[in-house]
Amino acid sequence: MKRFLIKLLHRLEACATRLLGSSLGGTGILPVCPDFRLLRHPSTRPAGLVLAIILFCGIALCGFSNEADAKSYRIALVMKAVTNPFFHAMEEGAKTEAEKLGVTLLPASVERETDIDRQIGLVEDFIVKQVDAIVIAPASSQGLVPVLKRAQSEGIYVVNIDNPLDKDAMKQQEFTCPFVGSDNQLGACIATHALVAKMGAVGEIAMLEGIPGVTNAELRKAGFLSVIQPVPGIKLVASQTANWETEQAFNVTSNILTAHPNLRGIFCANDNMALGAIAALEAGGKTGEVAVTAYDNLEAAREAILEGKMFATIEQHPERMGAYGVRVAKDHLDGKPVEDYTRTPLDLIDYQYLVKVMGMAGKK
Ligand code: ALL
Repeated sequence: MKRFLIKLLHRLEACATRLLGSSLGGTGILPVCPDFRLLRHPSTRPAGLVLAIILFCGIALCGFSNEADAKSYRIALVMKAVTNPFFHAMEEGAKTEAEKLGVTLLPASVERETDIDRQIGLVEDFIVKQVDAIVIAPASSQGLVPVLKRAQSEGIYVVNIDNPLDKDAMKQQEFTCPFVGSDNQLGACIATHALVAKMGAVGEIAMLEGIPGVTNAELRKAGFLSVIQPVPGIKLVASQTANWETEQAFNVTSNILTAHPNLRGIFCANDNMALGAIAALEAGGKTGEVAVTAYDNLEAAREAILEGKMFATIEQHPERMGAYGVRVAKDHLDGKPVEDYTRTPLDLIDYQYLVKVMGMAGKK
């Protein structure tokens, strides 16, 4: 409809140029700022009629362009594990923004954190559906690049959110796209600083890592190491993956506790793993003896902090990742320039913050 109106408008404009051009003595004055007195002049009556039609079409076009055309954008939101409430927040943010912008959001998730092939399959489905854009939090920083490159070559705009795609894999595929998310290394530094301070800069420490090789998991590990390495009183005794998952974190932490009964601190690369670690501490009768910090600010983590089972977590605003991702896609589709990197903020959430700033009731 919009295309049809644009064409019609152009034809009428050309016609008006001719008519007005002759009636105004060949000046070629266009109705950029139409003088309505012209419409009453007998010699410009045909031009006046054409101008009226142009105005009508212009008004109709404005009405249609924001509504019908924006709605016709279909933007896919491809996330990771549906079991992780982090992605529920991401989807909520994206939905609210999509409604505001008048675009159709198509959200999709996989079952487990390690379902990389399934996530590739989701992107393939959206290529078949010929969506206008794909906003994706990739489960693997390398594994998703080829299929996203394919989507892009088929004219689908890609926005990477949350977990950055691997730079080398992108280079290899000659693929680029904008990124929306937090500074993962900085977030890990903030969480680890808090943890080390809580430990009085003394004692054995461990880390539960995300999926190895995944960019944000690696950046969080680098942030953790950069903070503990210069502290002489802190001894790293274990750094193992639990693949972002609670159950695995329970098992890994139980084993670490058996091997290192003097453990005093654990940094978990996300809250779901922290919940597993806390459960292992409880099972081993060590709640309160080992400080735990993590990443995501899930509701269950806030509960654990208020109960004194966990020390702190990092808020990285997944709702904004979803919202900004949709906005970047819409802006690009509208022909507007977009930033290569849109940063989401980081906040340290601890007991003081929850009780004093958020006004929540402390339980410890
Ligand atoms: C990352 C997020 C989260 C999350 C994890 C699990 O990309 O930033 O911290 O818990 O994915 O998939």
